[in-house]
Amino acid sequence: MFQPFRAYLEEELFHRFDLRSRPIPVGLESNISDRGKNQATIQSWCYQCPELRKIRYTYIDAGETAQVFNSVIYPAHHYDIPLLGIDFLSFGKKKILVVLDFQPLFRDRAYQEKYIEPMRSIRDKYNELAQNLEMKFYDANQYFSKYLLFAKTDADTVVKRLFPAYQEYVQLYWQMLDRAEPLSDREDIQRIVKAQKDYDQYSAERDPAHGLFSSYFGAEWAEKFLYEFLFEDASPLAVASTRR
Ligand code: BLA
Repeated sequence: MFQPFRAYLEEELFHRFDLRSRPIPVGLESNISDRGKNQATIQSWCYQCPELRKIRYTYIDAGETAQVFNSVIYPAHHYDIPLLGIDFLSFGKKKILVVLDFQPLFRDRAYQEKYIEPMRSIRDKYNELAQNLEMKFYDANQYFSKYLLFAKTDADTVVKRLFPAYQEYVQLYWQMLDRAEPLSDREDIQRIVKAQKDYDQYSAERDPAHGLFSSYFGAEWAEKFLYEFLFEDASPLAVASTRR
């Protein structure tokens, strides 16, 4: 269901940036769960280039049961622009949940004005994809913008509306990156290092996918995948008590 979204991102990345592979820890690049008929595969890709320090995306294909496309793009530490976050999920074809956002590192007015307001005109074109749903796992005020796309939708809307919306957000993201002024002050850069690391910690601790990964690939693999690949700058020690 979301393969065209993956293909689009891949083509954009390869055409626009001088990508190099970024290693994925052995055993985490892909996996197959062999639970009889309901086979599930997970595959991940990871790249870097001078402007983007970590580009990762993952596809879960469990046939009709589940299709997931998830991605986070982390800019280089000398840019303070938001992370590009993508989480498109389809379960049993009936339950489709899509989330797309420029995930802000800071919440002050100036930051909002500079990096979030430009999303507004796109978001306003796709009202049906911005449903103001309540968040159960995450805090909507942390690392989410007010112009995120967040919707429970159907397959037809994915093709007809989400795909063009996605292309517009991705194009705006490249434009924002292109115009971003590189930071040179050591302290400014350290502030970004910390903010991106805090994002990983927060995301690893809240990630609602832990259960999904565990059920397909086992708890041990799930934990490794979260802390050694998806959110590798998070420290698992901090979470041992909050999970389980
Ligand atoms: C929700 N994301 C979810 C859910 C799952 C995933 C299983 C719960 C769906 C449900 O309600 O049943 C899946 N998350 C994943 C997968 C990965 C992952 C497969 O990290 C990794 C491969 N999530 C993100 C990113 C964003 C995001 C980058 O990883 C930002 C765009 C958002 N996912 C997001 C939000 C929800 C969600 C806002 C709803 C959670 C809530 O209600 O609090």
